[in-house]
Amino acid sequence: MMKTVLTSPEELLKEFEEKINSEQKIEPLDWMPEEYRNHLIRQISQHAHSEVIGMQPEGNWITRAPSLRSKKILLAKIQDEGGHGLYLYSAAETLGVSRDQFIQWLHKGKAKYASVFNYPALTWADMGAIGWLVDGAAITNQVSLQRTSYGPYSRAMVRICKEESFHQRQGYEIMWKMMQGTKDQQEMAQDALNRWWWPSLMMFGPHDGDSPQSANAMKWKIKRETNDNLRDKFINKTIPQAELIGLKIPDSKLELQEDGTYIHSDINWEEFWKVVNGDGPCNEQRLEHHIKFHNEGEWVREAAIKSGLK
Ligand code: FAQ
Repeated sequence: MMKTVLTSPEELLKEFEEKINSEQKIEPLDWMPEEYRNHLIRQISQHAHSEVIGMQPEGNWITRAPSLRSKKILLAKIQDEGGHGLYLYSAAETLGVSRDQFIQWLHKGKAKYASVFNYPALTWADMGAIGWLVDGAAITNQVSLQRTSYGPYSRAMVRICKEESFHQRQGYEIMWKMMQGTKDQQEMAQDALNRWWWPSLMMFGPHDGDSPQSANAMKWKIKRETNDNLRDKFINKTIPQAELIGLKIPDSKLELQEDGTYIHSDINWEEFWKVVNGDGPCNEQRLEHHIKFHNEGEWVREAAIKSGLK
């Protein structure tokens, strides 16, 4: 029997929606609505930028790691984050935009990256807090994104999640070790938790009712869980981890309920939007650093192209 060729926009849209509803992946050469394409371009490229800019707070500590073992682990971890950025830029490029364009949008402030990376890493304990909390928050979100409807994004997430769970554990190990150390080390670990707790909760984005991108993201199964659901999942699993090693979550309103979930204070949304809109403690520094090294790396890209590597 001859296969009917779908031509009208209505038929194409119907076929697209049927695929989404039956959990089939949308692939780069499949027809997709422009809004779906643009939504993915925005989210995946911003996700890639977050991975790459996220290397900066930790990169700052490679030369000051307290032992060869911790230096090797930190180096490997940061290198992984760079790799995650590359998988994600490649996934985003399948939607028809070049990597150069993504980088230009980042440098011009048109593209965002996770607000959490605009906070400074002040002590070695921050390497623990970033791995445990920032990677812990990232993985909570990324586990659900493994089921995202766009094939290349979903496959990138599967690999990233495997690496991210190692990152979360290395961070927790640093915190655990410090909590077994001297009083000064314990205070340093608590101070790092105090400073990174709230920025980590902000990673999940605004409350569901204030999240303009969520409706389409959920309809098209780009996001599989809402910002608030994911944030609560992270809070509920992280508090017992803190308690186990003697750390105190910096929230005076925390209250364990019978179902194992917690009542907690709300985020300082004024601070969140300030940092998202470019006015956090390190926004300028992070972008300047990226622009400087991107420009200085021009000769490497040129050499790679000339030698046929790119
Ligand atoms: N920071 O309507 P929604 C990592 C923006 S990777 C900055 O809720 P959506 C690895 C949002 O873009 C971590 N901007 O938006 C690592 C939107 O603005 P736009 C990165 C934020 O997309 C670990 C506006 O606010 N992970 O950590 C933030 O539905 C350690 C309204 O928001 C991902 O990117 C924020 N926190 O939900 C590396 C995951 N929240 O674009 C080194 C993929 C919101 O309209 C060390 N992304 N905004 O101008 C997502 O899941 C989603 O995009 C959300 C935001 C949840 C981030």
